[in-house]
Amino acid sequence: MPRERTFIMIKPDGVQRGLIGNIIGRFEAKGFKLVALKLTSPSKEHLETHYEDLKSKKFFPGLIEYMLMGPVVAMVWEGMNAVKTGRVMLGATNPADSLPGTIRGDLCIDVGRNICHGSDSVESANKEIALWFNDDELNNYKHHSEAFVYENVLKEEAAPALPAAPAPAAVAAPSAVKEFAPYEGEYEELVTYSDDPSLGKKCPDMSTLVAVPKGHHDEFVGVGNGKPTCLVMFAKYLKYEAFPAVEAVSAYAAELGIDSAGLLLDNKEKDAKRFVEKNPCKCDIPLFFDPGWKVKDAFSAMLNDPVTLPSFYLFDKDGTIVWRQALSGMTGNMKLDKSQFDYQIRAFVAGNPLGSHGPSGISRDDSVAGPVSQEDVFATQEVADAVW
Ligand code: RTP
Ligand code: MG
Repeated sequence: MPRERTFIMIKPDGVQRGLIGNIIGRFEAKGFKLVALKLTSPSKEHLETHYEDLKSKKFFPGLIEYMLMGPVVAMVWEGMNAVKTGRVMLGATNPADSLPGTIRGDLCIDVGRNICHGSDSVESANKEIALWFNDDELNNYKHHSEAFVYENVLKEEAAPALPAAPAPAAVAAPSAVKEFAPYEGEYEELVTYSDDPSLGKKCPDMSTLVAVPKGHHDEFVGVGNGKPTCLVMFAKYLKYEAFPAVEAVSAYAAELGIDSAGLLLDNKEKDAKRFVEKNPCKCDIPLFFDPGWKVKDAFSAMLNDPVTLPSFYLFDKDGTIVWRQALSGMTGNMKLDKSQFDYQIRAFVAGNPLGSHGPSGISRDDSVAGPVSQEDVFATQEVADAVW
């Protein structure tokens, strides 16, 4: 029996109209197991991330305004086909089309006040659960009536369908790697071109970095010390682009056994500590911060270009940059397949040649657009005020 989890939310109108008990009661009565629950008032930014796939819709601003009308009840429910069945229980998005017997069919009228949300796929459910809950808020326990709800009871309390953590240090078999197909479209900021200023350069001095212990996976050999390395550079003002990048490198480190670290290009220790305390994403790699932005400045000087964040850097065992993957412009929905980073890191770890997209065809003549000052980006009040 698949133990699926889904994210169900009672929207502000459901809370205000006193429908919390009714909605929770339906999931309980159905037989699903409650794994997490909280009454919470999410920020605008959080809601925009939650509904980011609808960003381009005309109703998006109204949707965010609606979701900010009051607290919501965020929940995780678990059971067989919880995602699909949860959607059926909610009813069609527009209550005018929702059948009687469904939550929306019975309890609301207007699509812009449709009282509840449910994940639309297992993939969205995993993403949404990670966005709304920390791991320690998800309760693992045995449902006492399981044998009366399911014919085939679970044999063991296995972990649910979260992204699997594969065996450490297992290098992917070449057959598991899709062939590298060079990108042929217009200039694309998620694609690294052969004229990227990083490629072939030596890693600048990083001795000024300061470790931020997390209590796990804190050991780092260091770039150029005989092991290939992957670094992810990020900063607090980029949080929703940074979190998936940090998680992706953590997963690569676990799967491929590559030495990895996160470079938090914020110059205050309190920001780095806050990142660890808030535990906003799965960071299973050593973490460093950059006092005085010395490393950021060293990279900018080496590149003669601003450091784009977040970025992955792949270094060979001698500390030469063999690939840089820009991730700027990404949101929670990382498009690593478009970037082909997955191909590159697997080829790199297996000792195979990396793919190439050829040159970008973009002229780097600063006199055309005017010089870009790194300080401008990092020193703005907005960046200084950003918090995890
Ligand atoms: P939800 O994500 O909230 O569970 O809803 P859903 O999957 O059924 O529908 P989705 O397309 O994801 O839309 C999200 C929410 O946006 C509001 N909406 N308004 N005015 C409109 O045409 C319109 N369309 C959608 C609804 O509140 C919908 O639940
Ligand atoms: Mg939806």
